[in-house]
Amino acid sequence: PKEIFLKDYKSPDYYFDTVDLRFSLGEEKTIVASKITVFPRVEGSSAPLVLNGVDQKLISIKVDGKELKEGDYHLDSRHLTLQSPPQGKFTLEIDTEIQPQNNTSLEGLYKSSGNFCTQCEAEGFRKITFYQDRPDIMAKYTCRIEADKLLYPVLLSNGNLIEQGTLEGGKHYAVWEDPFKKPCYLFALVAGQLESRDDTFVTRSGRKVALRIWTPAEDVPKTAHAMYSLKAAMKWDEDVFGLEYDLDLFNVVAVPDFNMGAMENKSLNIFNSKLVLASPETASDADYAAILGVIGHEYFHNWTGNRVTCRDWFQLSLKEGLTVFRDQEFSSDMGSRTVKRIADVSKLRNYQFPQDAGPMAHPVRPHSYIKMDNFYTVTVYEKGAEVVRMYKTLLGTQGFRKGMDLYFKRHDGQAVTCEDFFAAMKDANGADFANFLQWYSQAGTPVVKVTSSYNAEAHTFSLKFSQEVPPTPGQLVKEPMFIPVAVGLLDSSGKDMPLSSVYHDGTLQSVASISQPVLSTVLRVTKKEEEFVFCDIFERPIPSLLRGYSAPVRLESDLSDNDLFFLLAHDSDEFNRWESGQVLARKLMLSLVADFQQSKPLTLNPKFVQGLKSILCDTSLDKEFIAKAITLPGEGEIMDMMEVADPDAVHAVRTFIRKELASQLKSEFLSTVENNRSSEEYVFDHPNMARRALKNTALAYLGSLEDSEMTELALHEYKTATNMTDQFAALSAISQNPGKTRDDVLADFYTKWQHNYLVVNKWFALQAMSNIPGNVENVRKLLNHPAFDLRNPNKVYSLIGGFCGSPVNFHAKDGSGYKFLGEIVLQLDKLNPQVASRMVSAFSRWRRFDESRQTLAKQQLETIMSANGLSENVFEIASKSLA
Ligand code: HT7
Ligand code: ZN
Repeated sequence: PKEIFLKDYKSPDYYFDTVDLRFSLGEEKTIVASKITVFPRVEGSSAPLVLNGVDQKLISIKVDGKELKEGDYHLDSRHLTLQSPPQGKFTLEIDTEIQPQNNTSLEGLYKSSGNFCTQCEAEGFRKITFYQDRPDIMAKYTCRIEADKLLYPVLLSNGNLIEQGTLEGGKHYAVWEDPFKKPCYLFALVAGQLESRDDTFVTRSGRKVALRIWTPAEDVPKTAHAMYSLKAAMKWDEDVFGLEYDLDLFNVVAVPDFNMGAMENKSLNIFNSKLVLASPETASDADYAAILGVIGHEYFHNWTGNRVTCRDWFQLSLKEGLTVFRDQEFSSDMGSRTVKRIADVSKLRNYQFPQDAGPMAHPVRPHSYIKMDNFYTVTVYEKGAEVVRMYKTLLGTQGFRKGMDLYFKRHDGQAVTCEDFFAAMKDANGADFANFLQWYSQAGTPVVKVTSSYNAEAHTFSLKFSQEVPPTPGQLVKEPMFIPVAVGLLDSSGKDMPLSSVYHDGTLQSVASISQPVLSTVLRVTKKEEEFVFCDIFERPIPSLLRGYSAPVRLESDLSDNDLFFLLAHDSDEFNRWESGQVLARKLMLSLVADFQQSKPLTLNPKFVQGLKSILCDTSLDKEFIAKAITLPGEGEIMDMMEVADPDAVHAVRTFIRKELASQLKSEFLSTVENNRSSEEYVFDHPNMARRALKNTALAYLGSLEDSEMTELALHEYKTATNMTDQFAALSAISQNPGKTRDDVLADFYTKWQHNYLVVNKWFALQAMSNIPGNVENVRKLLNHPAFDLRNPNKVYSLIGGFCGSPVNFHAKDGSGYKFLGEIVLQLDKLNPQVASRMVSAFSRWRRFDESRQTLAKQQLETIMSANGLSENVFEIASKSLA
């Protein structure tokens, strides 16, 4: 396989002006006719025109109306090349045949539950027709769709519907025209039996936009929350960024077979139905929140991604990091900012940090790829969003908005780079961003060490920083990064001290403001080592560092446990209150892991129990914040901090602490459950979600006690639940412990929900993730369950992905978990390489484990590598994992 490098980027020799597509959709074959107007980048150029194309049968090619003969072009399995196209502008017409009904890769044109749909990002358009499949080719499209009227009554594509009618032979057609130039990855087509929920949104300049969410008829009632989310997102983008929708129609289609979450095709977003369909009985609070975020995300792409797109795929974070940042802010404004920040940082730590420390580590803007699909990663998305957040931290809300405005003013209708975004932020504010661009090119999570000292005579408080970016594949030596560190100083009563000035780099900088006391400031840490000295500090403070998690780094400070308990109790920065509890929990877990490994008895520090108890009982706190603050760091996070990851020890320790907390705080947990029930109708709002989150976290703790009284309680919660959040939480609490009750309740749940595939996926995932020893056998059995289907990505993510998330069973000492995954990857690769490569990624950190596990995992990777016909997707992940 060929590796593609950012440094080799070249502008295309030809651009496309207009693209007319005609689809004749059929059961046996689909005919695609394209007519493209082509013009050279440089007048008079005689460069060959190279088009991408795979899995298509070429029927004919015409240039300026004249059919080409075989020698006039060159065709191989990936390209169609016109060696000497005409000079100047010309038309190119190509007819091809494709077979969407056999396309299990779910990219290009394919069928999902009998309906036709498309997925073109990143490089799926080349499975539809021959084209320069790269995002810097932006053209205006029309699309005519012809199909059987009974089988496919609804025909959709991008833009406006300009014509429709009936044809002979029971067929009909529709013609769509998109007035905006777009790259081909934003092309979409849907044809099928669908019905819509319709609504309207009037933009602030008075445009009346028709909103339609399409699903099979029986699911339309479950689209109310998606419609609410869409309207909220449209309003939010106007209020916060001044960005309006630009067409009269916005369609969303939900399909059950989809490789990722959703796709922002211009005016025709296609969604995984998991992220559209919700009712209180069938979807949990987490599902509702995910729908809000992803509907927002795809809508926000209309400006950040569609109107201004990426020059090449290396720039993916330009649209994805920025749009994730925008959806995070949207969700924060719709709910609790602190809780959302905690959730986002936890995701970063649990998924992105391990990636940044493993063989697939890559910068936010990767330098190379074999298969672009493999780079839709937590690094590009979540770390990319942190990079955008840092601009805002440095510039403030208004400065950031100025930068965004300039970005759109300069680049509307263009395909641009991360430097263009950087330049807009910098120029709009006349800002000094020092070495900030390193965030795009250096992989690895910076480790920032901080030591503090107080000088009582000089009334100064010093913070000394040092930073190190660990080596990553292909990048052994790193430069220092520009790290914005938000800091506040707490006095002995727990209040923020007013800050006056900071001495740094030989100059005294005032941080005070005339209008109000400054209680937090952002330090610009840019060197390998440097010191900041706060002046006019009249008592020894306790520093609250990296407030709001102002940079994606691992922070190591010299704060004592007492300092951390103090911050947990008092910090005005709620994020850092949570963080202090997490730092304490991580330290505690790591020291108990060491005890466990040395067969020492495990005991729980009473101060830790007391700290969590006071949070749990503090009625002034947000309930969801409490739920997060009493939740221990995940097992992956702890394994990530160990020299040699020991899944059994980490699991044993986490289980021990949970049980111990449950038994010592049993009465508090019981009253938490009692006091947070509600008989009222399900409402998706922050207070109600927070209440449910706290109740269910308490219930999960109680469930870990394995006593019959608590099992009865959970059973009661299960039976009386009026919504999926509570019902599934009770089911999860019960299924922590093996036995008849567990088996009975799992069976009952399936019987109840067998007709709802999205709920059945939850049922698969819960069993797959179980830490019950030897669970691999149960998961193997579930592969043959009638509701399971290896061709459906959601089912694979639930069952196989869920299983790989169980440290105990996936990393079983006998290698049974690794063997299971190895076999599945090879089967999946034949059907859907994108999904297979996501699954094979679970092996990528095999070197983190002991020798025996290393040998077993490596064997599986080697077996995969030696398979015939391996996809490039799986090859890239498996080979880089072994390198
Ligand atoms: N921009 C979308 C990316 C996407 C995708 C990428 C590769 C393979 C399948 C895919 N489906 C959607 C999703 C988003 O970030 O908005
Ligand atoms: Zn996106």
